[in-house]
Amino acid sequence: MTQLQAKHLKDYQSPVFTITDIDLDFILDAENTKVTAISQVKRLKSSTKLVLDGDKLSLHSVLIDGKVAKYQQTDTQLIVETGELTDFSLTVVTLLDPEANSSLEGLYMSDGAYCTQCEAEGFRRITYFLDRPDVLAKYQVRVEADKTTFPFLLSNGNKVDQGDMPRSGRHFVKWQDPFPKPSYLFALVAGDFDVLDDTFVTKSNRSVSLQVFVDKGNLHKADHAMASLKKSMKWDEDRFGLEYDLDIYMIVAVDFFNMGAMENKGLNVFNTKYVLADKASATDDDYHGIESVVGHEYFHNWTGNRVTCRDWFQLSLKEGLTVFRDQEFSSDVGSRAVNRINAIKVLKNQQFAEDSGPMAHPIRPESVIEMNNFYTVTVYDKGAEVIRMMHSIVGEAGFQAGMRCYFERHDGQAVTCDDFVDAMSSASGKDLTQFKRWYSQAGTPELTVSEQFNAQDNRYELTVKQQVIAQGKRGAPLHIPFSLELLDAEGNSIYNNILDVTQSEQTFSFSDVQSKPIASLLQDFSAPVKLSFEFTTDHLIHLMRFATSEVARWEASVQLVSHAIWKNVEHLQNNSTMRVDPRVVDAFKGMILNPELDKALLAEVLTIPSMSALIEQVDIVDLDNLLHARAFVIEHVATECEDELLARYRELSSQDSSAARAMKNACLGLLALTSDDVDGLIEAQYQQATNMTDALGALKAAVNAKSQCMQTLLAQFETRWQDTPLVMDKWFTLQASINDDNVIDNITALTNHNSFSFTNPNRVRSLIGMFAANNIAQFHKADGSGYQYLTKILVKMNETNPQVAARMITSLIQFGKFDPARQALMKQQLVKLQSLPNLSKDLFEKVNKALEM
Ligand code: B3K
Ligand code: ZN
Repeated sequence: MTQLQAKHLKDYQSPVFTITDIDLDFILDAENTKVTAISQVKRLKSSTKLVLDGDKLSLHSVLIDGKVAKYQQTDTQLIVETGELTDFSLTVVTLLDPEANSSLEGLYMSDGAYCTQCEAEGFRRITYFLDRPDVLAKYQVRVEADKTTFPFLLSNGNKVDQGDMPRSGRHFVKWQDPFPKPSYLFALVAGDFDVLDDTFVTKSNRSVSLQVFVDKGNLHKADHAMASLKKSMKWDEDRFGLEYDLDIYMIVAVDFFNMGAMENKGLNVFNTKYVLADKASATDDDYHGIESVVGHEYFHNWTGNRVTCRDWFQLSLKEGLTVFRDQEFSSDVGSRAVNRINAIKVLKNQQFAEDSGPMAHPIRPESVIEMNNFYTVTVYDKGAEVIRMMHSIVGEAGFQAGMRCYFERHDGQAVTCDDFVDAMSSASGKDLTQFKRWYSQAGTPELTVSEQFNAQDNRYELTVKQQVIAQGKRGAPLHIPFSLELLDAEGNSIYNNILDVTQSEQTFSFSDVQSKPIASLLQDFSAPVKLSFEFTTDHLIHLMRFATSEVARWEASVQLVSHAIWKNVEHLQNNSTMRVDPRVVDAFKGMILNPELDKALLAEVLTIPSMSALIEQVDIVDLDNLLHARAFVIEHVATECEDELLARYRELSSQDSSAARAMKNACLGLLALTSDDVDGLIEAQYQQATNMTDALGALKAAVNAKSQCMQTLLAQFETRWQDTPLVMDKWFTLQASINDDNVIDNITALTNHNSFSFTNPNRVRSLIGMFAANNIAQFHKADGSGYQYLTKILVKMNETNPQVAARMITSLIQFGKFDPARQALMKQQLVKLQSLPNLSKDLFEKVNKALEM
C-alpha cells in the first residue's frame, strides 16, 4: 500500500544552493532522448551535499567542474557530494523515453510532436534539478532533432542560433531566455505545424512577433486565438499599464494535454480546445473560453512569470490574481453581468462542494502530498474572489496603486501571498490585517441576515451574523465586503453601498427610511459566502423586477426557482401533489417578454439551477425526490410559459448575435420539454444551422428531452464530425449526459468508438468525466453501478495518467451530502482504490482524505 508524507507550509526553508544559469541540450529521440544539463550552482548556506529532485529518470552521468562526481541516488533525489565548494558547474546527463510517457508530465509526445509540461513538478522528470519555484535561473537551450519530421524546434525566449547537420538529416536551434525563471516555466516543443504569424506593437513602440502553431490543416482555425492574444496584450497595457517584455510570443496547440494551457515564458502550450475555432465547429461558449484562456496565460507573464511564487503553497498568488485579471478582461470586452454570473456559478456549483468535502483547503493550503491536486476551484476561483474582495475594499485606483507597488517591490522575485496583500495595503492605506484570514481559513462562511423595520422612528436595521466552519473547526470572523441595495415599494433605489462586515455579529442601522425597504443582499456575490435570509416570494419578485444590478435580478430568479423546487421536495415527502405558485410563473413570463433585458442575461435566467448547486444548499439530500421535483418545476414553468417562449424563439431565430443565440437556445431547451410537437422545431434548427451553437443547441434540447429525433440527429452529427476530435467530444458529452438506465452500457460501447482513446485526456473527460460530474441521476443511481463504473476507469487511469484520474474522482469523494446507503456504496469503491498496489500519489491523497472523513 502506498504511504506518503505530506509537505507543510510551516516547514518552508529557503534553498541551501541555487542555480543561476543552466545550459540544456536535448538530443531528441522518441525512445531515447539525451538531456545534458550544465548548471552554474551557488551555495547559499553551509552544506557539503547538493540535493536535487528527480522523478522516473535514467541517469547517465554526473560531473562537477568537468570531473566525475560522487553521488547517491534515491527514487526522488540525487545527492551530490560538493565538499567545500561554493560556486561550481554541475553537469547531469539523463536519458528519457518520451514515447512511453503517458502521464503527459515532463517531456512527452503528443500526436507525433515532442512537448513538455513542467508545472508543478515536471521538470524533475527531465533532469535532476532544484525543482522549486524560488530557484530562478537563466536558461539557454539547444534542441536537436530530425529536420524533416520536426522542422520546428521551440523553447523559451529568443532564437539565437540554428543550423543543419546534413549528414544525419538533423538540425538544431538554440534559444536564450534573458529573464531568470523557475524550472516550472521551462518549455520545449518540436514538431511540424502550420503557423499563423502576426505582430503587436507595444505602447512603447516595440514590435513583438506573434505566432500560433497548430496541427497541419488547421490554420483556418487559429484566427480567433490570435485576435484574442492581441486583445489581451492591448487590454493589459490599458487597464494595468503592463507591457510585454520579449520580442516573440508563441502559442502551440497540442492534442494531448492534461489541462487548459500553460504559461511557459514566451512559449505557451495550449490544449487544442482553447485554440482551434471556426463558426461551423465551435460554439459561442468555445469562442469565449478561448478568449479567456488566451488572456489568462498572457496575463501570467506579469502575474506569475515576472513575479512568481516562493513555494507551491502560494499558488493562489499567481492563479487567484490571474483569474481575477482574466475575468476583468472578459468583462471589459464582453458582458460584465454574464461573466459575473458564470464566475458565481463556478463557485456555487463546484467550489462550495470542494469546501465542504474531504479536500477542503484554504486558498493557501497548509499541507500537500501531490501538488497537482491543488490546482483547484478553491485556489483559482475562490482565490480570484479574494482578490475581487480586496478590489472592492481598496477601489480600482487603490488596487492599481497596489499592483504598481507589488511590481516595484518584487519584480524578478519569488514571493508570498502576504507580500501581495502588504503591497495592496501600503499603496491604498487600508488595513488588511483581518482580511488576511481569507488566506488561512478553509470552508464557506455562512452569513445569517435578519432585518427589523421600526415605522415609528423610520429606522431600518440589518443584522449580519457570520460563522465559518471547516472540517469541524470554527474559524475567526472574516472581513467581508457586503454589497447592499435597498429599494422602496415602487422599485426606486434608496441606498446602494458596500458594508464592511468584520464581526461575528453586527447590526447596520439606516435612518430616515419612509417605509419598509426591500433589500438586495450580497449583490453580485460581493463575497464567496452562503447567505441565509427568509426571502418571501414577493420580495424575490420585487428584486427580479427592480434591482439595479442585473446579476442581483438573475440571483433573485434563481432563488425563486430553487424555493419552488425545495417546496416540491417537501410535497413529495408528504405525499401531497406537486405545484408551483402562479406568481412564480408570472414573474418568469414577465422576464421572458421584457424586451429591455439583455438577451444573454435572459438566457441565464432561463437556465434552471443545476443539481450540484441545489445539493450544496442542504445538509443531506433526498436525491430521488430532488430530481423529481426539479424536473417537475422546469416542465411546469416551461409548459405555462409555452406561448411566450415560442414567441421569443420565433423572434430571435433571425437574429445573428451570440446573445440572441443563447436566449433562443434556452427557449428551445424549455420548449422541448413541453410536447413532442417541438420535434419539428428542433429538427429544423439542426438542419438549418449555420454554426455550431445552433446545431448543438438543437441537439442538446433533443437529448435533454429525449425527443423522438434524438437518435437520428446524433447519428447525423457523428457522420458529419467523425474526423474532428474536438467536435466529437461534444457528441461524447451529450451521450454521457442522457438520463437513461442504459447509459453506462452506451458509454462502455463508446469507449470502443474510433474517435475515442483512453490516452487522450479531452476524450476521457468529455465522456467519462462528464458522466461522473454531470449525470447526477445515473452516476448516483441507487444500485451503485455509476460508482463501480467510475472506479473501474480510475483503476486503469491510475497507472497511465494519474493527474486526469485524480480530477475525475471528485464526484466519488464528495459523498458527504448523500444518504447513508449511497455514502456506503461510494466508500466501498474508495476502499477498493485504496488497496491498489501502485496507487499514485494523486489518488492516494484524495482517497485517504475521503476515507478519513
Ligand atoms: N499554470 C497552469 C496550470 C498548471 C497545472 C499543473 N497541474 C495553467 C494556468 O493556470 O494558467
Ligand atoms: Zn493560471
